[in-house]
Amino acid sequence: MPRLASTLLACFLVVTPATLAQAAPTQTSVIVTASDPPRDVRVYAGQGPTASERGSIDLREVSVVARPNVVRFKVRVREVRQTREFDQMVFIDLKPTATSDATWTATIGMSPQQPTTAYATLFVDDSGTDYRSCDPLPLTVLRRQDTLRLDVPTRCVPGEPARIKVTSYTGYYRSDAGGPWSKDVLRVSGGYLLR
Ligand SMILES: [Ca+2]
Repeated sequence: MPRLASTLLACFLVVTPATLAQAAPTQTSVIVTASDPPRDVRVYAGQGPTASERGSIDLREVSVVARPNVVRFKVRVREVRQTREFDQMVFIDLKPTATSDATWTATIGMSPQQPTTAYATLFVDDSGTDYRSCDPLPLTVLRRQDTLRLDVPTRCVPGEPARIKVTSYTGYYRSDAGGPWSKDVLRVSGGYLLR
């Protein structure tokens, strides 16, 4: 699917020279989009945010787009909240496909309540000591779209096809102070070359 999408885009650009001339510096291609069902948030017990607040991180849609020098991740949730009481969080885990014997992993983290401290870490192997860090990264919060948008430099994403898992939580970002109070998970089927 992603290869087909990029092939179609390439064909489109080739047959419209005016677009090709304009598009070259900012060429983008959609790698994958995936949707997640509404109202499937797992809610944990314990005092803390209200039921509505816990359900706010309900994942709705994820897209991954290749852009010059970065990979753009967009995650839409039910509702981006303006609060200081807790953090909404989204983590994206990248792993080799099932048929690969590679041992790299990558983790991307973001919170709309703490938009200056998103991050991406690519562990080159399973030693835990050989990694590339893109930290901090600035997060763009598109409030009216209830969407988080993060551009990750290509050096912090794997060069091999990746499985993509997206997990959202309410809790405290980059802290073990409490929570989580709720969780939603989207596993994107298949493997995708991100760069
Ligand atoms: Ca959902």
